[in-house]
Amino acid sequence: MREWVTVFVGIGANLGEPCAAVLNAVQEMAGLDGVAAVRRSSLYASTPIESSGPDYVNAVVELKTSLTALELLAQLQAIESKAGRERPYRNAPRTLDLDLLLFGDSVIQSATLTVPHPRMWERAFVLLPLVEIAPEIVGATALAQVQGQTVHRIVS
Ligand code: A4P
Ligand code: MG
Repeated sequence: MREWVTVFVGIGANLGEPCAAVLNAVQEMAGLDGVAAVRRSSLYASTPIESSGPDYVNAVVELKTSLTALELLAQLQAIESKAGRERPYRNAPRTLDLDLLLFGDSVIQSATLTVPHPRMWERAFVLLPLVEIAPEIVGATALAQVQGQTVHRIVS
């Protein structure tokens, strides 16, 4: 039997109905075979960083999975597609973005997947929801580094 791994997924949306898209994505993840114990952070509004369009809604979920990292990534991309995700160019505004932030202790560097997510430690829209549900992972120094970025909690 495969072991269950603790995973953190970053959620972002800034087109359509972003709050609904984020909450729906959490339900979709919870419904996947091989995924259990899904816990989400509050929802946060954030100014686009290296992106454009309306403010983003961001959140982070913790889940347990028996899937491999690549299997989970494929499932996350299927959920993005169902939410109408289009990719006209990199960092384009989007109806739903699901990023694999951490997959247990795994360090993965392949053509399709880099874990830990290479930009997570630079981003308050990742670290503030993450520290809320996993304070042991995000230290004070990491939070201090993203202090100037505009992020505020909108939905508990
Ligand atoms: N990929 C590699 N590693 C990963 C990973 N750890 N998780 C590959 C998910 N995907 C990963 O992703 C492009 C390819 O990255 C995928 O096919 C996958 O094989 P994408 O979602 O199609 O493209 P993207 O979202 O434009 O790129 P990426 O890398 O997700 O962008 P970022 O760096 O995550 O930035 N500002 C605010 N305020 N809030 C946001 O949520 N998000 C971004 C996206 C920029 N600015 C933002 C926000
Ligand atoms: Mg993405």
